[in-house]
Amino acid sequence: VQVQKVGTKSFAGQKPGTSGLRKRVPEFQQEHYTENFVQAVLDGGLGSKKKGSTLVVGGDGRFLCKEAVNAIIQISAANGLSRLVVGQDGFLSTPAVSSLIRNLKVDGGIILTASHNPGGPKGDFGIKFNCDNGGPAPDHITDAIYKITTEISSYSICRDVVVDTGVIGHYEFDIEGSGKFVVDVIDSVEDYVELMKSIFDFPAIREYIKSGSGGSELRVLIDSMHGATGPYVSTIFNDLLGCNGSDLLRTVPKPDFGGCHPDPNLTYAKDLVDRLKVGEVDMGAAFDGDGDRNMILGKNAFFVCPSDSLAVIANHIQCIPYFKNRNVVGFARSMPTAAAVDLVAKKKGLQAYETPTGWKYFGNLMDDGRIALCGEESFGTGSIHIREKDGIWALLAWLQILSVQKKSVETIVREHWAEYGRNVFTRYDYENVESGGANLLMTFLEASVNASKGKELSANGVTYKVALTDNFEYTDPVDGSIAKKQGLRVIFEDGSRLVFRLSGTGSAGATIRLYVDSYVSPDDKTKLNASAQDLLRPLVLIALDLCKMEQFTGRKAPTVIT
Ligand code: VG1
Ligand code: CO
Repeated sequence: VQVQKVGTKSFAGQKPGTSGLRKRVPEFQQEHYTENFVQAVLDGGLGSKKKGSTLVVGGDGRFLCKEAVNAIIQISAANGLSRLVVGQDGFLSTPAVSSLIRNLKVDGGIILTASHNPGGPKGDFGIKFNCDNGGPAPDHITDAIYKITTEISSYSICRDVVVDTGVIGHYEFDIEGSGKFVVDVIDSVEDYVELMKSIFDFPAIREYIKSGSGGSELRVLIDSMHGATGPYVSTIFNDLLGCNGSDLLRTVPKPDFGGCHPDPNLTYAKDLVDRLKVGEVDMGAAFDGDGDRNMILGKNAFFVCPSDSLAVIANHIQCIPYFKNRNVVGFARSMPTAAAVDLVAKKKGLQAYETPTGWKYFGNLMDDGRIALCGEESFGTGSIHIREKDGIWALLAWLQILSVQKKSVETIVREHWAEYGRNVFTRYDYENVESGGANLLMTFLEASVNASKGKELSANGVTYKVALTDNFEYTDPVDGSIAKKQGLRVIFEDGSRLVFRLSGTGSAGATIRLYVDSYVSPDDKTKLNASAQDLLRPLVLIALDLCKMEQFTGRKAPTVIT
């Protein structure tokens, strides 16, 4: 097959964000746009190992996935890669890609997703490179990829390498100048399901689902939001664990997620929340577009704050067979995540790490054997079984804990608070704010945050004294790399915090995130069980006043509260 070299010019803005390059679909559809970025990913991501290397390729099934997979196949062939392992129909969840990279011991992977962002012809698309550890590329690699996109003048492609990714099989081509090129189209679900079976005690979970709710069936309502988890959920929860098929919602992946916003939170997974409120089912869970996020709900829609979820799993880690014969030495959370897991680490004499937002910062800690679990407040929970957060894993972890503890979700969380105290948390998102206003807000805010040091700030008759302010900076303890400007922080004398940052996963405009948390001691029984929104109201008002949210953005209220 002939290799064609195509002249191109660079596109502005092909800079990977928190989790890969994410843009509106029409932007990717411009002539050469996707090809340029794929060429840059191969050169910047694989470097001198490019020729002869192997990658896993797949995406969450959103609009443009198949076209992008074909472009990746043809450009990889022309660049001398030796093999691609592609999920059937180009479909793989993000955790499944991470697992395959590790199990097949290949050089990395390319994931086609914009995660929790809406899909369809007018929605979002994204391309992300993962390294040979199975995790998202660290900053120095995404920086290299970005640099190439700014200088690119041509890409190489084999337009005659045509693979029907709908059919599982082995495809071979003889490429001009580099020789054999292989595409293996594989079952999208098998490897991941085997991994889950090796981590958890499936028979025990199955038995618990059969009779765990006072002798009768434990009903778990699962919402895949038409995203990538659907086929994995059907196999694991219906075929293997015996859940009712009718309790598994929206399991058919759709290119536009059925017009919905596939983000598992109280706003976008409201239907699930409403169904749980009726009180007929024992537990609920939802996952995002690419399957790495999870929301866990108890009976009557009892909401498990993701920061708590991580801490609860950490506290009960020995319930999970995978960890029984592993040496657990530490846990990590991203900086905006409430510090509940730190308290568990402290009590158990383990290390706790605080990293910038984004799973890529956990990679070194995991590879270096420093942590067993990690998580983020943004509904991300995971462990060293792969190098991505993992929605289905998180639900299985909860079910395994329930099967051992034989208690409800709510009881487990309330007992956790009674033991450790409660790290009350909320996040306000102001989505799709005009970029100019958002940038001005952050510039103004940095100055007012600095000026607030030592001052007393009050709202609703409650006063907090500012102890410390900064723009979060992280030095990776493994390779010494430094990540700067990861979020403005105001830390009060009682340990309560405000964090402000701009999202790095949006495709257009800006999203401002405000994170608020405060600690309630186990002795304060009334506060321990009060609503997070009520408890945090004064701090939220202080934050909104400090950043002059309404003046800069015109927004009176956030688009999402979690
Ligand atoms: C958001 C979350 C972050 C998460 C990232 C990717 O990033 O805040 O915690 O790691 O999304 O998640 P940002 O920069 O928009 O705040 V996913 O499910 O999109 O891979
Ligand atoms: Co995601």
